[in-house]
Amino acid sequence: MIDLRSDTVTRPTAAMRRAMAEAEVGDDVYGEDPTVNRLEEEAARLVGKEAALFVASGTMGNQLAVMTHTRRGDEVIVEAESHIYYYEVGGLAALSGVQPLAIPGQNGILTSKDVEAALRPENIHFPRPRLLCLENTHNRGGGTVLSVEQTRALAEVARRAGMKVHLDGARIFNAAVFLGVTARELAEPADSVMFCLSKGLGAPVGSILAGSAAFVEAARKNRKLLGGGMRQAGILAAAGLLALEMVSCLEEDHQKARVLAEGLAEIPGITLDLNLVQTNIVRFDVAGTGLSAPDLVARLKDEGVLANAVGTTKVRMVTHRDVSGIDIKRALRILAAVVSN
Ligand code: TLP
Repeated sequence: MIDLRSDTVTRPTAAMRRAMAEAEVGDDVYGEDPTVNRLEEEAARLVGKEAALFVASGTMGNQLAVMTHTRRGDEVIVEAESHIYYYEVGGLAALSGVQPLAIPGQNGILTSKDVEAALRPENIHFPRPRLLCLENTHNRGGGTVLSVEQTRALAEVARRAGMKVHLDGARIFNAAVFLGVTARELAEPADSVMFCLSKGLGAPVGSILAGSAAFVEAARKNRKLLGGGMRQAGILAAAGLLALEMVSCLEEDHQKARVLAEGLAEIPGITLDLNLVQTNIVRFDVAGTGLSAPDLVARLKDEGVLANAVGTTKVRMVTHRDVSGIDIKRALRILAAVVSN
C-alpha cells in the first residue's frame, strides 16, 4: 500500500524505537521524567518560548490553549476551515464554552483586514473578544503557508483589540522550510504555539504546546483536568526528541509533493492550482474525471493507493518520510489508469 492519506501514518524509525526502549524515565506528574523535561526544554527553545508542555495530540494542545487563554462566553476568532474549528469535535464549545467567530480565508489564509472587519466595538451585548487562532501550514487550505509578516500583521490587530494569539503550528516546520525562516520567527508573534511531533517528523505520539512560563503552568493544570497527566512518558518523549532532528528532512517531502502535483496536473479530468502546493499537502479536484471523490478513493484503494476524499469532488494526498519518489511515480501511474477506465 502507498499510504498518502496523511503524514500521521509514518512509523517510528529504528533509532526512535531504540531510544524509546532505553529512555530514562520518572513520574511526569511529579515533574520527574528527565526525558520529558528535556523534550519540553528543547521544544520551547526551538519555537522561542519560555516553556513547553508535552501533550497527547495536536487536538489536545489546541484545546488546552483555548481553555487556558479564555473564560466561558469569550469570543474566539478562527478561520472557517481551520482544524481547531472544523475537525476538533466541537471542542471549543464542549471544553471551553467559548463562542467561535469563523471567518473564511483565501485557501485558509486570513489577512489582518479580514480580522479587523470582523471585530466589533465594545458593547454590552457582545462577547469579550479574547483569542485569535491561526493555522500554519493550513490543512484544509492545502498546506498553505502564512509568512512571518502576515503573522505579525494578524497578531498586531488582535493585540490592539486586547486579544491573545494562538498558533496551530501542527506543521510549523513545513512552513518554516518553505519560507526559509525559523519556526521561532513564525511563532514569535503568537502567545502560544502548538506543533506536532507525530506528523512529518515521524514520532509515534505527541505534540507540544509552548508559551510563557505562566501560560504553560496553567495549561499543565488544565491537562491534568482533562486526564492528560502522563506518568513514565519519557518512553514517548524519547522518540519526540529524535523527531525534532527530522526537521531538515521535510524539504524532501515538499519535493515529493511537487512531483506528485505536477504529475496530477497532467492527468485528464484532474484540476489543481500548482501555486497552492507549497508544502507536503496536495489537494485536487476530480469532478472532471466523471468519478466522485469517494468513488475514486475507493478505486485507488483497490489498486494499492490510499488517499482521503475531501467532500464529493476533492481528494487530498500528503507526502511523508515513509513514501518514496518511486512510490509517488507508481501512485501517479495507478491514478492515471483508474481515471481513464
Ligand atoms: N490533522 C489530521 C486530521 O485530523 C485531519 C490530518 O491527517 O491532517 N492541527 C492541524 C492543522 C492538523 O492538521 C491536525 C491533524 C491537528 C491540529 C490535530 O492533531 P492530532 O491528530 O494529533 O490531534
